[in-house]
Amino acid sequence: MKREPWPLLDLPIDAPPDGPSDDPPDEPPTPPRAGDTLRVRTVWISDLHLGTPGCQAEALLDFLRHVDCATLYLVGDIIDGWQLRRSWYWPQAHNDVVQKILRKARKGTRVVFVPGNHDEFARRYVSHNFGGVDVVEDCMHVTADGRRLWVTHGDLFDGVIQCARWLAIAGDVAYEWTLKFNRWFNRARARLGLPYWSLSRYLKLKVKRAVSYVGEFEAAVAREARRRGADGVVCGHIHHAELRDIDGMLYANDGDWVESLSALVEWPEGRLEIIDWSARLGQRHPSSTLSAEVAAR
Ligand SMILES: [Mn+2]
Repeated sequence: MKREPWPLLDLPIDAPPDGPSDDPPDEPPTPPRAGDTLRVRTVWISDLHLGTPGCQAEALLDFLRHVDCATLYLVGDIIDGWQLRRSWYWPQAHNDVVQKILRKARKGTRVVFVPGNHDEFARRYVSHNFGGVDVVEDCMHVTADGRRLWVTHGDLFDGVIQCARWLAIAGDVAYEWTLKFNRWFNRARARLGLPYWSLSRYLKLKVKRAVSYVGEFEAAVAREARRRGADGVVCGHIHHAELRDIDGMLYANDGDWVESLSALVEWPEGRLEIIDWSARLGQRHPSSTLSAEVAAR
């Protein structure tokens, strides 16, 4: 199998070698626009889609500058390898995001990268550490108040959604088989030069049925989290931030940085909250990004 380069390592690293006094000033010269620093225990962000015009890198940089956390989870679709393979798009702001994350890792933040479908190339580096970033397939996070949260990107469940109707009839064996089949299916599509079958894109195209598909996705993720003995799940993938209870399981989706500009945080005492950074920036919530977003996938 052809090995692809690890984009993070191929990027020009402008920062000087590690050392507390060597780092250039971190904060912009202008005063913060979005208030004081958020001091939280944990931050989850996903679906940045760095390498596509849809990524709102400036807003993300602003968020990263104003948040301080012990652990930062990158919950997949961080760098859009699918899109970069087609055409190279890498403006300075996207580089700045990567540098900012690597800097946090150097300064003591534990950074955990859970690859998604758009950065699936990183899944072959699972259980490695790059520049202070741990790459894992998925993981279990324990909150300050002792809840176990399964952290996964969520693309594993695309196949379940595609086949939801007959899976409901066929039962558990077919369900587990579909979970396994999904990744193989999309790898095969990639070899044939076909684009990734994206649930979130599919949702946009089937707007009338989107609500039920979102519900099926959420139920499927929560069900798997329960099977794994967790108290809840944190995922991304469908670009739909959410924090709610599903049959006694906590379902948390950290949203995205293409449309909603949202993150999930855990406060020091263990409480979870979705941060809507578009509101903090005083921006109107982008409502008609459909065409740009579809083009970005
Ligand atoms: Mn995804």
